[in-house]
Amino acid sequence: MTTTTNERAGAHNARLILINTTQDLAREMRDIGVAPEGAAIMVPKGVFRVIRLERVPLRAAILIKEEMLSKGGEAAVSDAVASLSTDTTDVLIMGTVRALRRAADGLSRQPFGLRDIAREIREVLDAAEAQSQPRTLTLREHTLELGKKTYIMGIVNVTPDSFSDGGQHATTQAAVDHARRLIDEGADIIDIGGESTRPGAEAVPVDEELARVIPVVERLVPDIPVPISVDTYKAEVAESALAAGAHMVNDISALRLDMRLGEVVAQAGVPVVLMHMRGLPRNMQENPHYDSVIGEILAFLRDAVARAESCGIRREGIIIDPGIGFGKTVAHNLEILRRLGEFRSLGLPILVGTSRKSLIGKVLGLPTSQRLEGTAATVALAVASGADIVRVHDVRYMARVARMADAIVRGGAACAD
Ligand code: PT1
Repeated sequence: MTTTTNERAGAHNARLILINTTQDLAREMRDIGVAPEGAAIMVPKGVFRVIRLERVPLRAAILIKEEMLSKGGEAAVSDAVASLSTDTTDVLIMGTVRALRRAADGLSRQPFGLRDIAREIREVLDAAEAQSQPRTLTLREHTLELGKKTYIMGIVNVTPDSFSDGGQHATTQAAVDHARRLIDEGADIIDIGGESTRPGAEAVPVDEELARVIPVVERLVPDIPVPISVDTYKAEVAESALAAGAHMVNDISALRLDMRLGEVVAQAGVPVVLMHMRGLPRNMQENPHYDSVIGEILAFLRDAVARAESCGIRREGIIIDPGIGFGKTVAHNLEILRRLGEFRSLGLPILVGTSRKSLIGKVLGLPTSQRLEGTAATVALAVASGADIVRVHDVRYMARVARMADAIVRGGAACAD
């Protein structure tokens, strides 16, 4: 018997539509010919979101519950609220974008800190929309159009043990050659670092770091077509690198280890990467513990962003990074990668560095030299979660992985057919 479309087969072909952003739903409505005026009204009713709020005072939590229910949503609170055995509770508010925005409007007129809670809710909803809007990152004379593709940051380590023991000149030359090769292979940014930050690594004295990094920056700046990032937490190194023409600072300490770094970055007007780390590279893997890994990293990054802004760094120049491998167990790292999209709550570009890291070694049981495919899996999934920049060693291969993943995730705008 031939298969015809009949009632038993499902004459109406009912199917689930996956919606991440209001844009996805707007596209689906356009597809069935919904009038634009109608779509504008209906789209906010068709996208459902869950927002978690921490440490909400009881009186505020009760009003949030009431407000959410009255707008057709819900709010879940701790069981301890009913028994009044707690002062605060975390709250999960759930509803359509429309219900959440209307609830925020209602809450913004109420006491008990609800005005600030309403602002936070609106910020998260706005951030969820902003991700699909194009933004630009300005790095002096270079601009990167974020959202268009995932940018490849190629790693250049200027550490003598990485190369021959032919002294400073040989080390500089090897790093410069390596950077040039990464650019040929498709690097969009070159990240130059003079101090290893892998687990157990010791700090390098500032003079030594300067002697390693600055000659490489000086040689590359007039010579290469891509922006140069300097991987340092030391103000003095960043200052010299920026004076030599570097375009960005990548700080694994999120401005915590050298109080002058924020000022140096603000003065130069370049972008900065603020990364989460628990402890210091020397001791960060000693028993890492989190009650809520995503919540704690997000809170840390929020704080770091506020600190950066208070130094005069503009928000448009801030990139956040959850710091894969920096004071985290394998389970923590996997959860961060699985839930990477939640970091979009801050509305800032996201950088991720997984390249050849021990989390891959532990999952696959393979040494550093055998972590290419594992790295590829993390890069593809990071792209799917909305990463803007991936920091990698194997640029030739990861540029292909990211380009393929971008074609799927971002709709293949950048590829010929
Ligand atoms: C990173 C990063 C970095 N990683 C940014 N900068 C390193 N912004 C250096 C391991 O577990 O992720 N983001 N700069 C390298 N650090 C590590 C950490 C290397 C952990 C290896 C491991 O193997």
